[in-house]
Amino acid sequence: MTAIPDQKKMTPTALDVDRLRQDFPILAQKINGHRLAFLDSAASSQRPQCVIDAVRHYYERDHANVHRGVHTLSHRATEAYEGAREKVRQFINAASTREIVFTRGTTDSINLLAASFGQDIEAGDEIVISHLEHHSNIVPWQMLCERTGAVLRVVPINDRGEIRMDEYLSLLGPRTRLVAISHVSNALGTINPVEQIIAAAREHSIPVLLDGAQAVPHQRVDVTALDCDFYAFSGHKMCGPTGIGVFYAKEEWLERLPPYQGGGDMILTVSFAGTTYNDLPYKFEAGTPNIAGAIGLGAAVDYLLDIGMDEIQAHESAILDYATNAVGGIDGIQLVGTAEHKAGVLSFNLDGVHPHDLGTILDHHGVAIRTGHHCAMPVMEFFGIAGTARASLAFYNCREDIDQLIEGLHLAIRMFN
Ligand code: C6P
Repeated sequence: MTAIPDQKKMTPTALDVDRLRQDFPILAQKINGHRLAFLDSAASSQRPQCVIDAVRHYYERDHANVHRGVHTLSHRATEAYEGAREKVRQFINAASTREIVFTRGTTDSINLLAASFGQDIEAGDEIVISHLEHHSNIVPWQMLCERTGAVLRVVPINDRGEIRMDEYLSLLGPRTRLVAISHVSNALGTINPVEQIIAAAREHSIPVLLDGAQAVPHQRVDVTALDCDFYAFSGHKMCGPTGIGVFYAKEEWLERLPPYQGGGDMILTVSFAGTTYNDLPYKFEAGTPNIAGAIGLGAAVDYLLDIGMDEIQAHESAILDYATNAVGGIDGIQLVGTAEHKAGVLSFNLDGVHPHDLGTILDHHGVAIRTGHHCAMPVMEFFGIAGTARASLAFYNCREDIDQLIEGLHLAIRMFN
């Protein structure tokens, strides 16, 4: 076995990771005979037992449809579902639960806005995004532009993978109708200067959507302090279930925007002469919602708050530092995305080895990473590469996970030499 270069010791953190890891049954297993080093949480995080139990408890004891029945189970289900909405509200510090719309995830949230907001857009209007975006924050806006004749303006990035703020400022103008930017890049880990982005947009009275899929699980997010108009994120990246997410919007926007889908629960009255819509946030939640998903997300919020978002951020930052030094110090590795402010994502390539081959070799060594374009093809195009290998962190990762990654990389180097 190759000795791990001790280029840098990992800064000790306040988290008792050994104890926290015991909350995640999935992490205890062996993969291909090795301990599992799960380094793919940007794609989807793992779930602690308390989230699994919350969903199970709901199905075993409380399941019924919400907002519809007078019977006990329907009351219980409604209480748990609306309780989860209040937990999410507190978690991101929204002013009211009227501003918390449950969706299927970040993609669904952004599509909701693109469909609903599109009604106010005219030919020649402009939507500003950045070169760093995930496809979910590109394609809905391209579709809107096709529908309306609006124009997509793209803020360029520099070689470190940071948004060029000078270019951003010069793109804001009288035709800009919306700025839609990621809080944290999934492909590179860049933390964007969202406070400055929002402040500049405010000067032109332009609303801002933040794609928070990669921010909410890793740092404290306060939508009131940020003063963003819209914020989107997914439950499954923050220890919650799949198929549940959140669209936050300021109440005045939700009052103004038309509903995205029609159906049950989003109405007050229906007749063949016309329909009146329900109060917020139900106007945007047509049909039976993902009740179990919301309840699981509420349990995930409790769990994360119990650990502490500041502690989570500090721990992930220490692991990222350690990984950046150790992986970046290996001959033949190129790090992709070296922004000054980064969250727990390490994208890289190894000379002469296709990322998919690297991912397969690492999997044989028990290391789970994602390889490819990470649904951010324009970022890959910018760097002139087809894809990267991406190790992404969560608070349950420890130094041992990174050491196992490094052993796997040395194994790959030996195989390809
Ligand atoms: N990124 C990744 O491996 P959904 O699929 O709707 O939960 O999230 C979409 C999405 C939107 N924005 C950002 C910044 C994201 O990172 C993602 C999901 C995963 O990077 C899966 S492609």
